[in-house]
Order: sequence, then structure tokens, then C-alpha cells
Amino acid sequence: MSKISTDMVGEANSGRDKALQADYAALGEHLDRRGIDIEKITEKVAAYGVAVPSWGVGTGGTRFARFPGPGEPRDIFDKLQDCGVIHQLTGATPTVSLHIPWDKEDPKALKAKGDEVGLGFDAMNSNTFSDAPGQAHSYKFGSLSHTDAATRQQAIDHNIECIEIGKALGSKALTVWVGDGSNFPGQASFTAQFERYLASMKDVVKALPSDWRIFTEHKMYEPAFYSTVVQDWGTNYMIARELGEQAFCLVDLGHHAPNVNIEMIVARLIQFGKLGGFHFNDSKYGDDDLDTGSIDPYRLFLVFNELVDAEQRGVKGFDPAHMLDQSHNVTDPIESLMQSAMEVQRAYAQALLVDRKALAHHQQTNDALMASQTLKSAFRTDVEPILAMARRNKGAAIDPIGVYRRSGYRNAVAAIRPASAGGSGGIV
Ligand SMILES: [Mn+2]
Repeated sequence: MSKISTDMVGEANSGRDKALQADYAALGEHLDRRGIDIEKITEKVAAYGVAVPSWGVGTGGTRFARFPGPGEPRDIFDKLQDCGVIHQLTGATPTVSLHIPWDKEDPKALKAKGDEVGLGFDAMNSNTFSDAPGQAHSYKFGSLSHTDAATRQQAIDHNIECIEIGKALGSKALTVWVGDGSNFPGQASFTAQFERYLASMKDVVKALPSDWRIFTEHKMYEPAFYSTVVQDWGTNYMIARELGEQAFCLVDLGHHAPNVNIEMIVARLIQFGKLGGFHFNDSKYGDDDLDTGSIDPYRLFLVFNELVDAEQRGVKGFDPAHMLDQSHNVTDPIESLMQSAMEVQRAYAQALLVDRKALAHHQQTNDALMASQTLKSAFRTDVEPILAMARRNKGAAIDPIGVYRRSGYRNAVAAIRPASAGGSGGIV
């Protein structure tokens, strides 16, 4: 069983079509009164895609435990199949982001499987935050910033290998996140460690094809708990400046302190031409890796408000990569990723509804209340009929999770894929 039957999707859609048409017409009328053409919004939403992370389709865990679900993917080919189902039903996730060495296989076979399930390949992700079996040097005390030159070289070579695999897959970007840092005051020289990191990254950039971008991802803490080499967006911006025109900052929504104004960070990076992309997820306390939009959908909307503003201003070279990066510990990962992709689309659709002319006027005249209400009125609009219509028009499911549950996909793959081990350590 590779995909869910298209007949089943069609039948489910037929049963919901009448109600959808009525809801869509009602919303269309409402938006028309606000001077918005619903068809234009639907077209934009239909054209929007967010990449799914290959590691997201396995059940995640914490450093305490992992509780695997049935039918977990055995390898990258199973993962690609699951990602294909997500895209089939939502029409919103046309690409997958691979993680090396977890997904290391013959690139030709990976490309063939991607073609089979209708997926392209987004940014490649390197891993120098854990040791791969048999590697010569350990990353226990760092990778690209390690005090030992041979360890740094091993990490550089690994990143270059990720670029090589990505080239064969049609990827155009490398995302680098390192766990390097320190756990004790005095353990590492902040300056020397950062100098070593920058020198290593410069060697990686030298191997970058001219039409590729490199994204560096900042994270405040964890696995290092006292200091982290790439800890915040300021450091990340310095890195992108140091590394040159192909280097950009990646914003993972969970990698900030609680209450940090992420949408303003996004605006700053746009203003100075260094926003590379996103890892979408949600959080309450830290890097919780919760489902996108599950805790604070307003913040997600405010991030998209900045993105749409930049898009509509025609900011030169503005082309951020959109990826999900979250850990599904208590849900079926396919359902969570479908829901999250739709939440990202929802935030995009709502941001498209912002009356930017009115907002600019309220800002100019210092009318704080009306400026804030201009955003709120877009956020309050229930755009579900737009999302559903975009899915229906491209042959995806009006109700992806309902169809997925009725399809029996999870039970079918569980019959083929052996139960995976639980235990500790599942953090991704
Ligand atoms: Mn991330």
C-alpha cells in the first residue's frame, strides 16, 4: 500500500462539497465587502507549500522516554512514503527535508522514491550534534568549533558530504545547526570557540554550489546548557555577514526564550537581507517542538504578517524557505504534520487578509488601537473554507485527517513494519 486510494479521497470530498461551496460563498461575500477577492487568496494558498522533515514522521520523545506508535517508518523509504501521504491529503507539503546521516542512502534510490510519492527535496540537514557509528572523532565536546583540528575537519567533511548528496537530489540549500557550546563557566573560550566555528563554516561555504544557500540555525540552549556557540539571532546575523552572500539565518520558532518578539526578529532579518527560512513549531517554555500553531496561533500569524508585508513590498531577493520541525510524542506523526501544514497555510491566508493600507494609515497617525484591530480583524477571520477549497481544487482532501483515519493507512503499514523499540532518547 503506497498511497491512499484517490477514489476514497474523491468520495469523501463529494460528501462534503455542498457544505464547502456554501461556506466558501458566504466567506466570499464577507470578504468582498472588505474589498478582498476570495479567489486570489485561494490561489495564493493553493500555491503555498511547506517542507516536512523526514525525522518528523517517526514518533519523537524526550530525554526521559520515547513511546513509539504502531507502524513507525523503518527507514528513509518508509519515511518518504509517509510524507507522500501527508502531501497527497493536504496538497501543502510538496517537499521533504532530509537529515544526514539518518537518511543516508543511495541518492538515486532516494530520488526515485521521491518521484514515486510525488515529493521533491528541500534543504539538507547535517548532523554533528551526535556521533554516527564508527566515526573517528567524537562530537562530545563540539564539532565545527572543537578544539581539535581533526574533529573540526571531520565535521566540515560531513557538511560537504551533505551538499554532495543534496546536489544529486535537486536540493538547493544546506541547514547547519550545531550543538556546540559549554556546560560550565570557563569550560570554553567564547571568542576562540566562535573563531574556530567561523573558520570551519568558511570551509563549508567554499564547497557550496553557486546556486545554493546555506542556512545557520540559532538556538539559545540545549544540548549545551551554559553557553551555545550560535545562541541567538544577533550571533546568527554576524555569522551570515561573515560567510557572505550565500549565507542566511534560519529562524526556528522554538529556539528563543519565552516571550521573545520573534516577529520583530523576522522583520529585522528581512530588512537586512539575511532571512533564510524557518523551522515552524510551537512552544510554551523552550524548545518544546510542539505542533505548529497549537499553543500560540497569533504569534504564527504575526510572523506571517511580516512575511506577507515583505512579499507585497517586493523586497529584493526575498525567498525564505519554509519547513516544519517538530517532535510528535503523543500523536500520530502523520496527523500532526498534516494539521501543522494546514496551520501554517492558515496563518498565511489570514496574513493575506490584512488591510495594509489601513494599517499604514493607523501607524502614521499613531492610532495604536485601530492598528492592532486591523491585525486582529484579519486574524479573527475563519479562513477554513479557503484552505479546504484550495485542497479540493488540487485533488487533495477537504478533510485530510478524517480521510486518513478512515483509510486505515496506519494499521496497514503497522502490519508490514515491525514495532520499533521505545526506551530513552528520542529527541530530534
Ligand atoms: Mn530546527
